[in-house]
Amino acid sequence: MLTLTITNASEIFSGPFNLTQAIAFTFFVGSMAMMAATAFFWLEMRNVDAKWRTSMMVSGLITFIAAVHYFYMRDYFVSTGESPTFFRYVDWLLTVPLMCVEFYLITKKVGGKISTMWKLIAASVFMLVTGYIGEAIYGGQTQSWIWGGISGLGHFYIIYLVWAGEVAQLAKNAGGAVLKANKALAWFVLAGWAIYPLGYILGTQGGFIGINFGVDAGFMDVIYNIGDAVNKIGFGLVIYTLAVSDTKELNAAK
Ligand SMILES: *C/C=C(C)/C=C/C=C(C)/C=C/C1=C(C)CCCC1(C)C
Repeated sequence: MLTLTITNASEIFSGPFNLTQAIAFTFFVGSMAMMAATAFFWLEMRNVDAKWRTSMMVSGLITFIAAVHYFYMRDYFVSTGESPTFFRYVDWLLTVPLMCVEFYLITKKVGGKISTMWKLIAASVFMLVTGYIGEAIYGGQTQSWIWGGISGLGHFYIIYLVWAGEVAQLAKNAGGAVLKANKALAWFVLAGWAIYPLGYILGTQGGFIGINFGVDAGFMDVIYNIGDAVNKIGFGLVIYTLAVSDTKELNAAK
């Protein structure tokens, strides 16, 4: 097992810019950030009202699963110099459906149906499996963009469900903290998740509808790592913030 010492990290800032080291560094920072976020979400569970605890637990589970994968991904990258596509998609295949579960958890008390949750999960699995085929099998060929496009359909369907479909309708009827939480999470799905297709476009041969931007494919991992920090930690922090403010309101009403 190769280890990245802190000297490598400092070289990024002192020596000439080295993309390989920069990528390895974002994997390293990613694992620490995911671990810290996990401790935070789990320890803060007792400071929020009972109805928010499962959501907080799932937020911590998402960052915990990511932390473990980041250790593996960093190691794989440092040892082989290659993008850890397989670990990346295993991580997403576990964490993205859990984010779909979060939507169910916040709408459950106001009539959220388990069938809606399965629609979200099915769409996310479709998005990730087709994305994986595009990246792992066709990543070096022009047709990679077609798989990216097919994967995008799954993403659009999730956007539809949380912005206008069943999930949005429930949240609208419920109002209050549920509406706020759904709005915030829906923004993550629309804007935060859009970071990923950007990484895919830059990192695969087919680029955007066949137009390749000629960027070093290594940037894909940097972009994915930024996306994960925003979406996994940010998503959890939004739930935490809402849980805290809702708990305050509930306590004031007592
Ligand atoms: C924690 C990990 C998350 C939130 C990962 C989300 C991943 C996506 C939204 C990926 C989407 C993709 C497309 C919409 C098209 C190109 C292929 C993907 C898989 C990168």
